[in-house]
Amino acid sequence: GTARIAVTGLAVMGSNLARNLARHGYKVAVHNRSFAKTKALVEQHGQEGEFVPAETMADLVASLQQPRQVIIMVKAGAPTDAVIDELADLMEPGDMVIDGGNAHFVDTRRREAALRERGLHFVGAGISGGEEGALNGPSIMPGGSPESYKHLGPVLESIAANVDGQPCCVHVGPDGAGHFVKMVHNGIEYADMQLIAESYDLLRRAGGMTPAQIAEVFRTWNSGDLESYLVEITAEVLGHVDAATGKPFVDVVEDRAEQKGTGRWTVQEALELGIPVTGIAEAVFARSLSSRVDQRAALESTADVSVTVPDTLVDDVREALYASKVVAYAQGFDQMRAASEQYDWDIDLGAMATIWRGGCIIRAVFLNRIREAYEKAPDVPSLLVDDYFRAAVENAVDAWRRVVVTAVQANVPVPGFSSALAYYDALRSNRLPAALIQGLRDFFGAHTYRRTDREGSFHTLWGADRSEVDA
Ligand code: NBP
Repeated sequence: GTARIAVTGLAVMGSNLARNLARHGYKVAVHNRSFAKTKALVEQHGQEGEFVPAETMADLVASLQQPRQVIIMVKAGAPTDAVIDELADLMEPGDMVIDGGNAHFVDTRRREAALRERGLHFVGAGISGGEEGALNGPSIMPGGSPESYKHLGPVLESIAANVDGQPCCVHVGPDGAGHFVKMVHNGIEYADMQLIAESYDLLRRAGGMTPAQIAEVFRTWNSGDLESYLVEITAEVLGHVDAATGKPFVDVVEDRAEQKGTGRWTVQEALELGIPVTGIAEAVFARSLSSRVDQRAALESTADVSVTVPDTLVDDVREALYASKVVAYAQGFDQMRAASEQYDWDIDLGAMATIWRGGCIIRAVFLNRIREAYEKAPDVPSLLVDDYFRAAVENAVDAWRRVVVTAVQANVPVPGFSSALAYYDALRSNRLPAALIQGLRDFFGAHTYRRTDREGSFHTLWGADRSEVDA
């Protein structure tokens, strides 16, 4: 065969990725379970480059140069397993199977191990940026063997987004590392959106501003250190007026946030790793809460609250948003660091910030700061310890507290802002009440404790004379 690379699964993501490859001069073999999609792609976009339509998987494999590289873009889960099995039977040692879908990294680890046994490379690649990104340059997070990246890297880097001459694609690490990092990216995206939503809610309900006015505020924020795709599109969505009713669009949309599950995965895995990603967890729970229609209807209240809103509210909210965002990212990066140790992935955290600067939903100028922090100190225990972020959060903290106080008094829920502040305050506390918790655990369950002044484990005989014994 003569095709450089193949794509199977030609729904919106797969066909856009194939077009992106063709536009970059790669001869692309294309295949879909039902041939109609393949035909439609070649008919509508055949002039954009060289496509080789294949009716069967066997034709697809036969049309490729060796070592063969096939990107799978089908529905995650069982369909992906079915396609991998079919492909693996047709391939030869050294060939590469790339899953560009939203797979759970545990599945990716299993699939990678199974294909490795057969001499094949399996690359789980996180691809962010939705359909627009797939076509014009996504952020790509490939895992798998370093050897597979030698073949695949140049192709993926050339079709990825590019910021300041650097591609938004890097080899993340072995087996499931790429899909793990993509999962955390999505989790951070949840947190980012929750914080933006809380900012809007506060300005609207406590500040009495209209959606159009708040759109203006976000437009201004998008030129400072908050400059990001999500802040930019927040201004667009808040400024949009519903054509049918003439009302602000945001007032005619049902206030129940849906989710596809990557935020939940991030939190589940964080619980396993023991890493507090409170920003992401609050964001996932806030979406769940918004959908509890029965409970909300039963408790709904129209009680007027009067609260003195500081006249610095807009600036305060900006500071709170920035500081809470720093915390959410610090937590997400902490989770990646922990997973990298747990699974032996050796992830370069600064490189993750680098490849998220373009192509993906959380792209932001701010990521340059994270990259710099890890360049300066790859082992920095938390982004909050980095000089720049430490100063930024310290400068914001008075405004941040005012915002949380105002929100609480005005009955506006701010789980993102307040939990981020609690996380920050906890990390900065000289002593935590965890000491009391240890005491309680020892009291009811003889779970023992350590002392601040001596090595060893101890137990107090609570039910007897309360003397202390070595445990
Ligand atoms: P979908 O997730 O909607 O999947 C549709 C594709 O899967 C079609 O090509 C369909 O073939 C194929 N397929 C199914 Br369904 N079952 C199959 C089976 N048993 N065997 C072979 N093919 C099967 O497509 P998408 O929205 O383009 O997303 C593709 C992947 O990219 C997913 O994993 C998704 O999570 C991920 N992703 C999507 C986005 C996004 O913005 N949409 C962003 C990032 C990642 P058919 O045409 O014959 O039915």
